[in-house]
Amino acid sequence: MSISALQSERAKYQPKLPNSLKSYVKLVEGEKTQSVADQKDIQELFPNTYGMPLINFEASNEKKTYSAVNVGVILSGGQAPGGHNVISGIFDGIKNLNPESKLYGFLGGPGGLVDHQYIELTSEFIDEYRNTGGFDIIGSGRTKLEETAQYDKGTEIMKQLNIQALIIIGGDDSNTNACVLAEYYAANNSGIQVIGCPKTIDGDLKNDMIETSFGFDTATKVYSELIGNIERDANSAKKYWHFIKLMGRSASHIGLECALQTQPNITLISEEVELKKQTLSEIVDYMADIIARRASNGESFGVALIPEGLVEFVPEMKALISELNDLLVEGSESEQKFKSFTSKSEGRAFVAGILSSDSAKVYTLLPSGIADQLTLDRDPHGNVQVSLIETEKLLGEMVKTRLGEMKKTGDFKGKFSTQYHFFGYEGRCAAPSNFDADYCYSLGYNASFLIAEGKTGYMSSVRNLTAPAAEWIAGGVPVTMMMNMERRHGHMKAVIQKALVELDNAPFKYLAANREKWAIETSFVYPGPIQYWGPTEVCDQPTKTITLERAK
Ligand code: FBP
Repeated sequence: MSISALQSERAKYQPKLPNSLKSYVKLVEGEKTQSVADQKDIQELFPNTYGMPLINFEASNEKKTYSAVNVGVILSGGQAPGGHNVISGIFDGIKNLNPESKLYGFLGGPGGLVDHQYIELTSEFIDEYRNTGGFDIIGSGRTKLEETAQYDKGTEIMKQLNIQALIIIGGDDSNTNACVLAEYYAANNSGIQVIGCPKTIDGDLKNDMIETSFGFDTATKVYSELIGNIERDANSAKKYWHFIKLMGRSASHIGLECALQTQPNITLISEEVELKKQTLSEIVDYMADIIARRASNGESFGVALIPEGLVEFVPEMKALISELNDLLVEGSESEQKFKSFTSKSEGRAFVAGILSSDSAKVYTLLPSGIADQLTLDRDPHGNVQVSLIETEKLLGEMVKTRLGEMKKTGDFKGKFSTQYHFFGYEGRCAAPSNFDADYCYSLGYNASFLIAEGKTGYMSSVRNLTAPAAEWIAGGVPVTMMMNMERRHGHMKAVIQKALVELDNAPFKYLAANREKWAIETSFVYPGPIQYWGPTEVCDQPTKTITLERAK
């Protein structure tokens, strides 16, 4: 592999660890836990892994010896900066506990476990990937692990490789599946432990014990750099409104964090739209009003941030999408029929005919391109692929029409020219920030202690993240603690509760208190690129989200 000068220098970076993990550890058990909701149901579904205590590791002088262990690792779902450091942390951790330990990587995501595709990860191999972005070390995938036949195929290969523990690095759905697997292996006394690691740039896998998922820090810093560059361009040319859609699936954490870093004129937050039951037309009015007010100050330019999942939170669109989800379930009669149309307009006419009259009205009023995007294939978890819906263009077109009407009544005097952007894939594989490099390495290293201590059904947890890394608190949280029952594909399922933006939490309140000023006065902040070397105030800062959330 050819490497850049930055990569070769960056390879020398030694990620920081919490003091408690630097030598021998003492395992301290905390309170017994219960799930965040639906305790009875979750306990029934997870009799072997429910109610386990929280775990903290404390530094200890007492020498401990651990047997060699073979560990398997899987990267699951979308890429997030720092995955390679989780793997190098696991590797260094298990080798430190016993140099005879081995690490196997299953290739291409959870499917690699089922299809028995793996490699042994050696020191030379891993060294090339330290502190780099991407998941290319072993690849990732979105295969769901949820059938016993898959678990048994997994057991088969793990027995063959003498693997005693599996680490699944993934988001809420993948960690839910990790927990189901842990329960299955515990129930069958298979002797295989399963540990999860919290990954996703979306930032929606978090709670009191998991302060943030890894990758959120780097991805939002990359997007904020790009947004800042666009703001500076907008402020220089003074002729465009930039509508920027940001990844994040359902949650608006990414948009919110980028807004806190860059202070754009408009920031839409899906969770607020849902709470206030704002219709598309109300959102358009809100945006058009700001654009008109800025124009009346002679400023026909600006920046608007739009979360990629927005359409799913607009009441009439939510109803439409949920109807479409049911009608287009893979293999259903209506899906087969829909797929049989070669002409897109005939396909749309068919869909309009089977929707309820309210949803059909919404659907037929959408620009045809957007209507088509709503009927694209769902992902393996049944989610609409929101990254494929061009919400920024939908809003841009609607705002243009609205401003045209306002022009006639004299309420808008100015110009409105748009540029559209979608930032998502640009940030998912960036070289991890110092924060993510340290956090990920610590998560992996910590997971090796959870394995050595015989734990299963736990997620690796590293907390106190606004303090210097040396003071971070390492331990484990039972995955069942994060679960509740939710309706998925028509059935109630135990799943990890997704963390959406809370409107009464500090980060949103900060936005709400400042957005009127940012809307009208040009208050842009240009954060610039991630810095890996230099003063700690520039290089080692966590996100504004976690800083505001954890402020006492
Ligand atoms: P995960 O939840 O698996 O971490 O994926 C996050 C994400 O980047 C979302 O923000 C985005 O909607 C989705 O993945 C895109 O998926 P894909 O990579 O399959 O296009």
